[in-house]
Amino acid sequence: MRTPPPGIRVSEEVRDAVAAGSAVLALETTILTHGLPRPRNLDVARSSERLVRDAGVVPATIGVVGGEPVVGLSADEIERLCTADGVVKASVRDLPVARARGLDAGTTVAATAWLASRAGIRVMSTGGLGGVHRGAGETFDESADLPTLATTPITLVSAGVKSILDIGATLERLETLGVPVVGYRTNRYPGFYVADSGFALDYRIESPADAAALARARDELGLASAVLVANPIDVAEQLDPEFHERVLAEALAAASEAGITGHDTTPFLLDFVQRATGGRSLEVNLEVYRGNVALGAEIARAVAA
Ligand code: PSU
Ligand code: MN
Repeated sequence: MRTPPPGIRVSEEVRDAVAAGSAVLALETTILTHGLPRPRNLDVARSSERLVRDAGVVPATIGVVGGEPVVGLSADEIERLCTADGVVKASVRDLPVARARGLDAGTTVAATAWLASRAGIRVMSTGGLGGVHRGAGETFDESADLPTLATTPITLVSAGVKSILDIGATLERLETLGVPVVGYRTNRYPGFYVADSGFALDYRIESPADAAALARARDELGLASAVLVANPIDVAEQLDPEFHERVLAEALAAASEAGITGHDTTPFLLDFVQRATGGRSLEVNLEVYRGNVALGAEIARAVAA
């Protein structure tokens, strides 16, 4: 294991588990600080860690406390990020600013994956990945998740990207960046709230062992990219696709009317969809996340074996 930079704190439990080659699963915190409403966010943070532990895997929830990036937040630190005022959203470019100013922050997929990888963690779960925003041809608004995953060798379980983004463009960018995307028991790229985004995938895997074999092959080739495992929600649990289309159109119109741009876009759209669906999207969101955490834990065990 490489030694993490001095500005990153790795909890003793996570450090020991990584050193012993035990299974560890990294979890992000922007989903808690900016993606889910309070107080559900704290329930989700706690139940996710419990799910991971029950699977025999060490959870490493990652975030920034008082400017310090922490890999393996304590229960008190998780509660602080879920409840305090003034918690910001930190992608990679925000980490030095948060540190210099002593801020609390939820870390995005990009920042979380980068920190996890520095601490020697090889598997991570999230809900939805950031991607290319609609209209990015004009605005250049593409999540730092994409370029960061191109240079961060972690296996990341997600349910795809939300349809608030330009899904086709996101998949094209991942191809350009050399990031493999594999469907978990599906040939279709999932659309987060729905099992099928309408886009096909070139590759599928059938098991956690398949995911581990893919990560090993990547390592043996000396490649540094992430491996993305796209895990769809069960069709029986998904948001009704037509309803989903309608709410999405309203959300995009509202964002444009309100002049929302940049890193506020994702939280705004997610909040709009949550309110417009009367909380149904929230239940789907939680189900999606639970599924990704459970699969991530299985993959973490397969990678460690
Ligand atoms: N997509 C979701 N929920 C989220 C996010 C994305 O469905 O909470 C968060 C993730 O942390 C992701 C980040 O890494 O938003 C991407 O934000 P941006 O586009 O500003 O990079
Ligand atoms: Mn952006």
